[in-house]
Amino acid sequence: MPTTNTELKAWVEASAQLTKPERIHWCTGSDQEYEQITRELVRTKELHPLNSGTFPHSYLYRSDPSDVARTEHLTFVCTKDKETAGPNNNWLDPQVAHHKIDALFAGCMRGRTMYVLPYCMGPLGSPYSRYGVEITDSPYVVISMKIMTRMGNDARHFIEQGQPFVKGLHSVGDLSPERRFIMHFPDEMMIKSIGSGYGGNALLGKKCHSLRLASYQAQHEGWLAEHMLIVGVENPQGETHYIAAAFPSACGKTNLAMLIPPESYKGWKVWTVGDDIAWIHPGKDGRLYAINPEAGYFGVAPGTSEKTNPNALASLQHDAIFTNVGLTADNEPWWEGMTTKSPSIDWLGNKYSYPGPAAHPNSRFTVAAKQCPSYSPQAENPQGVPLSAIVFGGRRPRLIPLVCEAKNWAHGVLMGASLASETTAAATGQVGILRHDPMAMKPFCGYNFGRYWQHWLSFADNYSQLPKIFSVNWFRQDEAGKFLWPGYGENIRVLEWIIARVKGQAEACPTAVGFLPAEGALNMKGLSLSPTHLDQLLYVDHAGWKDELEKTRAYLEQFGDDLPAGLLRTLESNYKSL
Ligand code: GTP
Ligand code: SPV
Ligand code: MN
Repeated sequence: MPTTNTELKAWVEASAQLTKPERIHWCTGSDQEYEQITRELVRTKELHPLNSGTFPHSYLYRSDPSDVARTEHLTFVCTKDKETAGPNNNWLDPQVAHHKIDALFAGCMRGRTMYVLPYCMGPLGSPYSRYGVEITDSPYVVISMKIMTRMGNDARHFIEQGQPFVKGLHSVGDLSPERRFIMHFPDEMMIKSIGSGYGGNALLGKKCHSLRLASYQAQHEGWLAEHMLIVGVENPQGETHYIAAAFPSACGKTNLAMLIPPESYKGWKVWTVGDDIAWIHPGKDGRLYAINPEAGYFGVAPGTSEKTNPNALASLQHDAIFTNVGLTADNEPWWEGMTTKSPSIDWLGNKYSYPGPAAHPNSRFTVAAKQCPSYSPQAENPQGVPLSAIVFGGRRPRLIPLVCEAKNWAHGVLMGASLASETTAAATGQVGILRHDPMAMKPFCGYNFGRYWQHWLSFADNYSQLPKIFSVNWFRQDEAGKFLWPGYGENIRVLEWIIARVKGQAEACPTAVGFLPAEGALNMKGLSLSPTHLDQLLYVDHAGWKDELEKTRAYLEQFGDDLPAGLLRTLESNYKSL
């Protein structure tokens, strides 16, 4: 075994004893290894090579049709007592959970290769990076983890030197949704996942490690692990402000992180630090610093186009994996929202027939972060980037204004805790149902939300230079169901106002729900938006808000004794004028 770490050795041995693989492959993370595994997957027809002229070194992967999204009802947090996991998580006693899932792991790798993948989340050598080892029988997971994390020998060396590591055991099992579980054991720093090959269920460094386990650790250690993009906004004077934003799954993080400003924003430049996860640590100066633990993007394909997200498209020109998209007649990937060509094969591999869809609504691309033209040089900074603002947003056809500034930190935490959004195809279940998704962490917080909000509130007691907090909503609709706001690149207008507020240079008007842009304060140059649309986007409907607050209160009260008194007090005191 290529390790001297006795803990790692013992765990790999025990996992092999349980799952009975035919052989064990320790991943080095080298390009040759990637080549060799993709070649083998092409041979077995699990990967389909795309047009080598236009999409060199790129592949289509078709998953099992029943395995296309996260399965939240099969995801568990197994802490010693149920209260620690909280009403926001499915819970099982750790012993019961191990027993249940180990029965499914028994002999599941017979005749297969067990891959052992050491990985690092965060820039190699950063004091904030964390390590893990995923054991998996899925070569698709291996090549995806190579793109999404710092995977292989470099990471293993840190583990050899005694860095603690998360143990993740994964098998595709028989892919039966009846025998699919994603289980987390925060006290053991362990993850066990069986029955799914889908991203969030199977790439254990991502949501399982970097959010569920990391949020649990972060609470104990005084930092935050969040479902947030990190973006740098550079103005024409060359000054860059960093913003972290939490939107629920498939609600616009990748797009905001890769934004290209419109023509009228000459001299402005947007830098992508991260598109899904932020680890946020307080610095000695009282500011908050964020790193992106990931090294790649696992992005939503549908809706990604030359018009909406040219940076994503540019990233995808080579060395990318596309999962569950359609194909054009000339063997190029295709999905809904693409403005060129047309589909000839759908995501199931059948001949496309109108009206489709050709791509699964949760079809995805996997690509290295450094392939993005806007990839920030600061993304590799081991200290992270200082945050000027934190933003919460969701899909809200009504009520929530385009942008709103919190009155103070506690009010901002309440805004985050009150976040609700329409469900999307990123998780199995009905789409378009409004649900509470505090801080966009409903599926990802590894412990009791009540305690999580207390942890957030406590930052105001300890740090003096906290970012300002805002809420945004790109998805407000008119009566006909049309989006009122053009979104995408035009979202820079909102970011500009946010930054100007941070610098104390923009006008805001106090309303019953927070500070909204004063008349004329949002830069509308070059945008033909009717003034009535802007009024609608910023309209504060008092009756609607009263109703919203009652629903928020009822939701928060579920958390009983764990609900911080400070959060309820903030709710009482901040909305008096409604
Ligand atoms: P996850 O990877 O699931 O966490 O999603 P995400 O938050 O990164 O969402 P993403 O940026 O991939 O966007 C999801 C969908 O929302 C895509 O179809 C986008 O085209 C669409 N979208 C993103 N930004 C906007 C926007 O500003 N306005 C509108 N109308 N749609 C948007
Ligand atoms: C999400 O669902 O929020 C994603 C995709 O970013 S997954 O990695 O599958 O969770
Ligand atoms: Mn996500």
